[in-house]
Amino acid sequence: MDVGGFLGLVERARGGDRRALGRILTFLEDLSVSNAWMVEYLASNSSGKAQVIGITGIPGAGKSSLISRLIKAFRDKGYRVAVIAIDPTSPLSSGALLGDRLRMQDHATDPGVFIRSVTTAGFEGGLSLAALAMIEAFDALGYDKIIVETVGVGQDETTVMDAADTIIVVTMPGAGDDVQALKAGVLEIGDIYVVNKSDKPEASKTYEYMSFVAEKGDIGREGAWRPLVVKTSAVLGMGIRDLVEAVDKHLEYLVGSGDKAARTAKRRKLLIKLLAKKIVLDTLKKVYEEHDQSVGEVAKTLKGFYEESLELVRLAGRKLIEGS
Ligand SMILES: Nc1nc2c(ncn2[C@@H]2O[C@H](COP(=O)(O)OP(=O)(O)O)[C@@H](O)[C@H]2O)c(=O)[nH]1
Ligand SMILES: [Mg+2]
Repeated sequence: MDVGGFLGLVERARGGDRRALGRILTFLEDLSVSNAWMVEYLASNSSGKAQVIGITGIPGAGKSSLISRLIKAFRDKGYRVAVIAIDPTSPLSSGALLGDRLRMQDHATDPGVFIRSVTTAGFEGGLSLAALAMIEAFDALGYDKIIVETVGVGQDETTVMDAADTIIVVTMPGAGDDVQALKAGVLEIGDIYVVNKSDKPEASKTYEYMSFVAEKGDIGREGAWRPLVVKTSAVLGMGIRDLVEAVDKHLEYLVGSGDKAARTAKRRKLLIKLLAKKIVLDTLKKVYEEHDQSVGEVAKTLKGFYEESLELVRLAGRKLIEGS
């Protein structure tokens, strides 16, 4: 797609055309040297003001159900909300994906809400790049809250969580052993810990445990933010107000401490790095595939690529870092 066509899509997406936005996101799922400028354009047009909220936790904890509640609460406050649901399952078990869609379908006709599901299958490690690019797109298109759902396993998901402004770790009663089985890294990343399904009797024990985890996460963390623990029931709609309050409080903290700007800049630098890496890998793959080239030809390809990527990184880097 040429620049004019893409700007037309962006214009239509700004005007509320969901299909245009869907097409933009599809381009971002398949970034290469030929369309990297799309990311540059979107990122240099994004305000960096959107709050990127990462929601992680074991499958079944109620992340999707909670997100549905959060969407409603954010919409009531007048925010536009985007959701990137990263589904780790293979295409074989895409039932989970369908489940997410069904739970969130209440919002399907609301123009202030956009939900995108992406599967890890078929991305070959480029999923975090796609997700970070989508974040810039949603920000550029005026979404205030960008929620990313993951189950927190795998390099891609860890990378995306690292890039969030606010990290919510969701657990549920009876998941104690699973919680302990989770990597310590996952346990300590939360800005907010949610004990969902607190309509169940074992919830208070889990709440105690998570309070301990939150304290542990507090140790060695730089800055003054003390992780919060919130009890919710997504099914009954309990504790949602507390959760929204915690999310707001964390944003206030980020803005007040200067952390918000720092995180946005860090996220964009990471995006550039992942994009450059993707282009390097694509090119190497191409060179390997054409292994019957002479050494001289390979060297020429690499030199051309080097100049091209240098120019790209220079341009993108300057715009993004100046703009953030
Ligand atoms: N009892 C109870 N069940 C819940 C609650 N929240 C979600 N569930 C159920 O737990 C299951 C998994 O929920 P889902 O939102 O898909 O979890 P996810 O895998 O973390 O996204 C579904 O059957 C939900 O209806 C809750 O607060 N209480
Ligand atoms: Mg889910």
